[in-house]
Amino acid sequence: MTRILYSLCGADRARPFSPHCWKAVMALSHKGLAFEEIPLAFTAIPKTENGASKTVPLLKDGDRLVSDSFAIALYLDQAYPDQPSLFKGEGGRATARFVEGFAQTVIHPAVTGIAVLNIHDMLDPVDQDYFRVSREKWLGRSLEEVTAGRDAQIEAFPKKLEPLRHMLKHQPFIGGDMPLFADYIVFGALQWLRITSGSIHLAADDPTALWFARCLDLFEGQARAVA
Ligand SMILES: N[C@@H](CCC(=O)N[C@@H](CS)C(=O)NCC(=O)O)C(=O)O
Repeated sequence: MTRILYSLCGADRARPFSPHCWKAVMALSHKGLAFEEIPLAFTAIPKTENGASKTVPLLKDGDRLVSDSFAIALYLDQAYPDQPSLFKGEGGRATARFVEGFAQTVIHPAVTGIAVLNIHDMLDPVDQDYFRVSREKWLGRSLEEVTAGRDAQIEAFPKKLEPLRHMLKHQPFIGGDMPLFADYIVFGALQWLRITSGSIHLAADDPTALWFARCLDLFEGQARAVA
C-alpha cells in the first residue's frame, strides 16, 4: 500500500519545516508505519490531490485522504489499533487538545516573532510573494516590523516553556515514561523554530532543551537529520 504524507518545504526540499507536518511525521513513525514524504511549496498545496486541502499535512493512506495534524493522529490510532497508541485513550486525546492549545497560542506566536523573515527567505520567489501577502494580512504588520521585535522575542522565549519545564520535574515526556502525540505537538513547534532560525534559543542544559534532544533522538534520529 502506498502511504504518502504531503508536507511543506521552501526552496530546499530536504528541509521540510512545518510544525504541523512534523507532528504527522512523528505520529507515523510512532505507529511504525512506512510512508513517503512529499514536501510541497506553499503555492503547490491547493493543486495537490485535486485540491483536497488548503493546508498540509495531508495524508494519503491507500484511497483515504486525511488533512489536519490532529485528525491524522486520531485516524492513525483508529485505523491501526494494534500499533503503539498515540493517545492511550480518551483522557490522552482530551489532554492533547490542551497541549495543542498551548502550542498554538503560546509557542507558535513566539516562533513567528522570531522566525517569520527566516521562513520568507527560505522560500522560492513565487512562494515569497504569497507568504508575504498572506502573513502581513494575518499579522497586520510587515514582516520587517514583526522582525524588529525579534531580539525581545528570543529573550522572552525560554519563559514561555515554563509549563513544560514544570512537568519535566516529574516525568521525561508529556506522555509519561514514553512520548505520545502531545509530545509531538510541542516538538513540532520547536523543530519549526530549529529548522527555520537555526536554533531553539534555549540553554543547552535547560530541561526543555534536553527533552527536545530526547525527541530528536527518537526513531533513529530522523528529525535530527533535518537541520
Ligand atoms: N490545523 C492544521 C493547520 C495546518 C496548517 O496551517 N498548515 C500550514 C503549514 S504549517 C499550511 O499548510 N499553510 C498553507 C498556507 O498558508 O497557504 C493542522 O494541525 O494540520
